[in-house]
Amino acid sequence: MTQSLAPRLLGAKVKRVEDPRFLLGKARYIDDMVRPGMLHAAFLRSPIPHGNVRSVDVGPALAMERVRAALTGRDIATKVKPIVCDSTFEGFKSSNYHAIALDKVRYVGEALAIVAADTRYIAEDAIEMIEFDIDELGPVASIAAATREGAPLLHEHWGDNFFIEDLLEAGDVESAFRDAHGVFEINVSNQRHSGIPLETRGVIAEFDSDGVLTMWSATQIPHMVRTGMADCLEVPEHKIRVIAPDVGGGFGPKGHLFPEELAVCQLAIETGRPIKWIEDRREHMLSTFHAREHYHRVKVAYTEEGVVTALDATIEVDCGAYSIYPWTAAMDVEMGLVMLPGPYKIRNFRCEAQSVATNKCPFGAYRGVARTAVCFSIERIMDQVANKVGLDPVEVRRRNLIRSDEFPYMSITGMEYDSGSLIESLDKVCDEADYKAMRQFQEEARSEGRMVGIGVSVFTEQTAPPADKGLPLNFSWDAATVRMDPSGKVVVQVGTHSHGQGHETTLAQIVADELELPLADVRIAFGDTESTPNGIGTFASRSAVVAGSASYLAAVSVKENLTERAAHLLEASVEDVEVKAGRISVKGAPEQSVSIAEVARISYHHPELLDPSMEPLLEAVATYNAGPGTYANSAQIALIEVDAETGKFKILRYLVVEDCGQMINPTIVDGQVHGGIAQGLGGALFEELIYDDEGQLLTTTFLDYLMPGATDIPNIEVSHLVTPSAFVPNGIKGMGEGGAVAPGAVLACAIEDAIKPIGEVFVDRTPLTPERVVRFIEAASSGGGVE
Ligand code: MCN
Ligand code: SMO
Repeated sequence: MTQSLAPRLLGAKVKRVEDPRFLLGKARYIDDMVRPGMLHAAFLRSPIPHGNVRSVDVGPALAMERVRAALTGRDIATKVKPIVCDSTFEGFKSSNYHAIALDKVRYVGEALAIVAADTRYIAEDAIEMIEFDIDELGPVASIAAATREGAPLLHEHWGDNFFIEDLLEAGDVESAFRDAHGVFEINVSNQRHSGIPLETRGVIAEFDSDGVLTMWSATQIPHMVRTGMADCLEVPEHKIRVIAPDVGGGFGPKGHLFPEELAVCQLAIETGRPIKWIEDRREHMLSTFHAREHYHRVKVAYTEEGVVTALDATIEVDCGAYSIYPWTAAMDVEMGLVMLPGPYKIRNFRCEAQSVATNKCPFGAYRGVARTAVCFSIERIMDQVANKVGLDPVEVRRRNLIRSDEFPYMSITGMEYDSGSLIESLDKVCDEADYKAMRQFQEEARSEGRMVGIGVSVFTEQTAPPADKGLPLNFSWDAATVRMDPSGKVVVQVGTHSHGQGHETTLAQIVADELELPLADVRIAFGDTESTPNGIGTFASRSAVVAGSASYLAAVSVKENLTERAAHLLEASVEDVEVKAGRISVKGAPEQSVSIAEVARISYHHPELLDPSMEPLLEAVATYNAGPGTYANSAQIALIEVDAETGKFKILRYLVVEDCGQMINPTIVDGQVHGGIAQGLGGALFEELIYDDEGQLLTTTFLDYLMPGATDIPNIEVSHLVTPSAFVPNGIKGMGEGGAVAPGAVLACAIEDAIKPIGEVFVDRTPLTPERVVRFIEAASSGGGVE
């Protein structure tokens, strides 16, 4: 058989086709858009964390010149339903999240009113004129404050401040603890921080004379947002169009329906004018959903050989004031609950989990949802076991990891790991690092009095997950339309949304490959509910799997149609023709051929030349359901040197082995790993949203909230293993969040290791600021134990 001369695009390091637009400053974000007659909105936000709203008077604002409209919670109370997003898990308590606070405010930054004016400046000035009266209630600014006897209640009818309390128990925990060689307990925490995309949120809403509401929004999930809008607004879903244009980073925070979106839409409906709202950075810090704030207590049973036999854990998550759409306030605890054992073969498990309501910004998604926290805990546990039984941390992990021949593996918590290369990736990252030489280097450095440490972590990453996570909607599938035009070129419409990930390149690689077309002949389109098939969106490292597979399946169908038509035109049977490099020819007789472009032209413009059973359209829509999800995995190692005096440390090397099955585009995969690790390092080292005891957010600017800069990110050495997914077409697994999961765990391990010559200390939390590292060093030198 003749081989295609064109190299395969799947797996090729193709340059990103979207980049010229971004690099030349030609991308189109919400704030670049202007609509005729557009007004500009600003929000009045509550300075009080908890209180009953007595009155909000927008009269003085409306009296200002060029102020056109204003709405309060009361104004929209009968028109806009609150966002209600209940988990289907038993015992979950419902919260009403109003687009604009009605009777009560529950966090600093919650909207009290929206004003529209001719310019944003005027709108901001008008906000200052609004008079309001709030009866303050006691602020509940931490889990401790929320769970204290007699604590003020956020949602009075609950009777307490728990969104949900859950318990998962499997295996025989009691016996495992009774028979253990040793038992210990750790208490660890990860601080509140978030994705902080470069572009803040932005919305334009327009309501036309046909009653169609169009909302442009910087969102990762246009279709789900549309459903949420229809649930809350008095506009049916077929009259709502959501457009997500270029989006300047999402990272999870932009994957929600926001109250601001509803308020801006309602203002557009009531004024009949297009309304634009662009969030400023202070608003972003105050009111774009936060993430990560986990507290874990885990009791561990282990054998003399360093094998962990049981965990008995408590997971508490500070979820802020409201349950968020569509993920609910149960997301992090429920994911944490099933993911805590991670890549390790732990067969006895008990975990209590509590999702706590506090007077803080609601808690939502951020790259590596729940996994950063559980990875931190389980990896801290592995390091403790290594210390206790006197084994190298790499060896302890090797003894506990699921072996390749044990896949598919059902975890004790019911996670169905399809395949993986856990031990192999750990071994490979050790090889790449030359682990022995690294330890040698450490010895030598130590003999010179330098503090050098090595940290290691391994994790599984659930990608394209199943929908049985207690959510009110099923998100395990997505859709694509592959539409060939009369010139034989293709537009692919997908339900997912690319906001930095590079889908315009990778999805085109899949479709072009299947249709034997050059990459330039395939264009990927997304982010408009009017033109794309109904879909779900981009989050949970799912697009390569679900949009990639839906696009692939639709392309297979179009190819079949092409082949049938060509066979008819060539007077050959379908089995006797083949598609290669843009042409369809009779096998063994390449001179009898027709180009794809010719078939397409005939299909649309001369369908009479086809068999009457053949439709003119050359397009197909396909859906793909990822079932139980597919698991990528990764191992990471860092070598660091700590300055004992200042507590600052340098990352001398950072190595990653990553396995996401078949890579569509290795350059993009590496870029995702780099970006993920940069974000993971941000969380491990600097980023923290700090509330005081009164519920005031102290970190509302980039002076107070430190982001990593280019000089903080080391050279990241990435290599790969390829364990194809057993069931996803082309063997693809997702990977977009993976990088962000482990840096906290890796660096905690490395710092503890660096401090070891001074003494034992347990690194129990992030961020690992210089100040905190100094305290760890002091604790170690004073014979210290845990900080
Ligand atoms: N890819 C590939 N081969 C694979 C797997 C993935 O070439 N085997 C490519 C994909 O085609 C895609 C990228 O790698 O271009 C990431 O793919 P995937 O793992 O499917 O993740 P998604 O595309 O669904 O993106 C979501 C993921 C999440 S959940 C967060 S959070 C995050 C992340 O992507 N947000 C990001 N990476 C981000 N990167 C940028 N620049 N901006 C964000 O907001
Ligand atoms: S936090 Mo990513 O959008 O799942």
